[in-house]
Amino acid sequence: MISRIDLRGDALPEGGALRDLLPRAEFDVEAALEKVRPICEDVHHRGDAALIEYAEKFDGVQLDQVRVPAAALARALDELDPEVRAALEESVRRARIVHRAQRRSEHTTQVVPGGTVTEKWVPVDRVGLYAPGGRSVYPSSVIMNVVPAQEAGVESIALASPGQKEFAGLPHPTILAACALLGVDEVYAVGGATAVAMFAYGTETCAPANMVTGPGNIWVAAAKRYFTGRIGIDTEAGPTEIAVLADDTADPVHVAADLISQAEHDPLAAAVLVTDSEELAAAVERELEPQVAATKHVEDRIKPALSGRQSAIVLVSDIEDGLKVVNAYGAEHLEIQTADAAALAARVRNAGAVFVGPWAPVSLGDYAAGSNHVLPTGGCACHSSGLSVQSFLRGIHIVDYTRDALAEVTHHVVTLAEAEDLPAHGAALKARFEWKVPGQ
Ligand code: HSO
Ligand code: ZN
Repeated sequence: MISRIDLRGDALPEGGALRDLLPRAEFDVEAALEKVRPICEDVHHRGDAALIEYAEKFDGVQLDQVRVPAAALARALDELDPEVRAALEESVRRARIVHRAQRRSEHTTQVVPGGTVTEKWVPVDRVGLYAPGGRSVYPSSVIMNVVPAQEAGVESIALASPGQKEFAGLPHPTILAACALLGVDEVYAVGGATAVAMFAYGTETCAPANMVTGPGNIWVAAAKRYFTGRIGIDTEAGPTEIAVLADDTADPVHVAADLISQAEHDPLAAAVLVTDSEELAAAVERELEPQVAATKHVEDRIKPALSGRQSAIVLVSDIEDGLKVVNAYGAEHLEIQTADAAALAARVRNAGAVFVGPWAPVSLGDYAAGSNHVLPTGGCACHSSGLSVQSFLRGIHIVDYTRDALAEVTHHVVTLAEAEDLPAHGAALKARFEWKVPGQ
């Protein structure tokens, strides 16, 4: 069900060459971009009318208006299963603890007497959050997007999720209930690329947003790429990934269960076990069969995900090599199930989130660890982080110098301006003083 890659024997190659030996899903955002561009431009020019037409074409729903009425949000929360409500509330409570601690305070540095730079953190004014529909109706992702935005102090938060045929064209009721629970009352029954375009350009009903975040399929990723530079985006979320770095102390039952848990998301989801133990590898292989057979979503997602070229058991000579492999891979989620898991976790450089030891499975992080589950995929963990309060903040430098402090540094500024052949830069300082550049 899952292939093997044997990296034992020769010394491991470095960096990119090592990454090329590791499995990864094809996620061709560039190809999707061609199809998404005209749709985004149509939304630009025809606004709500285009959104309503695409909702019918792509989601099979007939809308009179794109905005979800307040009464529908209130009803969804009223009708939410009390146990689901309690679980969502606990998830929100824990996420708030972690994200509140991420808030940043203003900081003033005195560079020289009379010269200060203050760094002030300002939330973006308005964000548009996307929550997928269809196969991935995840109220937990509403929490993971809304909580950091709220804790960052974003004043205007809107959410879009595709309308569903079976719910009279409204987004899925648990998505609506999660919005109501979090106090988000501006919700649109708009899906995929059209939702990103709605937030980027604005329409008659929806004001444009400065930033769009949230997971989505390849069309959402392509639309985000289309608008990069015009609005802020988080990352282009690709299919979910789990990597497990394990030695012979790991329990194969747990390892197999955790690999399956993320394979459950998508036929393109990646499950990668990196181990120096032949016994563990064999035991996990044996364990996968009965566990897969006993769960749901087997044929459409789990089997294709585990047997796809993006998933594998990678055998390494020792755990040090295992660490090199997981650092080269840069998984969205990385579990460390080894004898000294905490010490090894401290040496991980590339991962969206790290889960330490036997009692921190990825599913905990998906729902209720307090950590965020919107994380970089496709190796982007090598340069980007998951969603956090910081994602919604801008740091603004406030430069405040006195006359004396400026005078003191003027000759350096003038020298550098001359060196860059930009004399007017220097003149802007000289104009303030009856001051001569030495030698002039
Ligand atoms: N593992 C997914 C998030 C998720 N899991 C939502 C369950 N619901 C990507 O991090
Ligand atoms: Zn998950």
